[in-house]
Amino acid sequence: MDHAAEAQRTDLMTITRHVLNEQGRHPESRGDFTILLSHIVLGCKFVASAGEEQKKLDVLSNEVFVKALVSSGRTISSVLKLDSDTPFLSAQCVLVSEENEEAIFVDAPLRGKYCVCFDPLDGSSNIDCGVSIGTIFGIYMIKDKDNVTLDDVLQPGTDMLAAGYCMYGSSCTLVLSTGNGVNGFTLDPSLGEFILTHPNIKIPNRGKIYSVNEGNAKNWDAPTAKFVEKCKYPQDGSSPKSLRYIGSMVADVHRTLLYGGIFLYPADEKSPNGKLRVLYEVFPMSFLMEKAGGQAFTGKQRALELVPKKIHDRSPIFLGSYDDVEDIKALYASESTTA
Ligand code: AFP
Repeated sequence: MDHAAEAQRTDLMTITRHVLNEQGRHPESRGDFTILLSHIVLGCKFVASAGEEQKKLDVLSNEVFVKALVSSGRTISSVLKLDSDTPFLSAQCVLVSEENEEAIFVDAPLRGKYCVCFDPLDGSSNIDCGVSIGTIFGIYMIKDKDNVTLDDVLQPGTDMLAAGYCMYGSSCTLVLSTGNGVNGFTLDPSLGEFILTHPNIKIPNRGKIYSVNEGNAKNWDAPTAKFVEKCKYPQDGSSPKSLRYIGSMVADVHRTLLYGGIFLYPADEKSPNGKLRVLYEVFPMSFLMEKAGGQAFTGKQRALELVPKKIHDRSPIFLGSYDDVEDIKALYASESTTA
């Protein structure tokens, strides 16, 4: 019997144990972050098991995450991607309305010190055909507990403390960074626990895949068009890259993180800010990419240095392997010098 292998197999690193270990690196910590994260994990487990519910899964996910976060007693506000008819209000929340998309301020008795920005079910237009979809989240600390405003969630991505996503697919995988590396956990349905299966994920420096909605190509700017042309017809003797595009950000980013390559949702003439939302798509995924050794760029700057003006702001994004993102940066830089 291989005792070392057996010992490893039975030494289960659950996500809670992992976060508690991380907490040990911050002696001042009182465990609030661990409690908050355990509520996010609970929301993910619920969504993962909710396939046969009566309600639309995206509506249900909104409700689950809002209630899980409010009841954690560790949040002050949450920003969600909402459909106009999403009935998510719970008794403990105040709704701050900006048209139909709002931030929720948690009532004082349940208030904590964290802001959570999340998309409870990203890629939901893919639900009915069984494509992998996911929850994306980013966590910040509030600035001033006695004076909480929307500015607490309008912070640059560099202020983010932690980010992650949970992908609901052939298996349920939660990828998390609390600032120190990136780790992937797979839900073991028999245990009901996320177990560390992908420790210390590092994205390859260069990849063989590009991922983009090419249906928008006629409206792209010159650097994006040139970049994709080079992926298909490289002039340096390298092989052409493969195109893979699912249209569900969590699935496309997960593949990019594990296999390398680049995911892009660029600006185009019709959508000068691209499509993806800064607070709960661009920032969390950029944070994970950087922590895994990759890069994230908007076409103008490092993505995490953006400062959103509104909670549902959008931004173009190019993220993935370090060297692939360097290539697109060089194309934008040479355009600005020739312009
Ligand atoms: P849905 O949540 O409406 O399915 O949108 C998914 C998404 O926000 C993101 O997950 C995808 O990367 C992106 O949109 C796909 O957009 P296109 O359909 O325009 O390619």
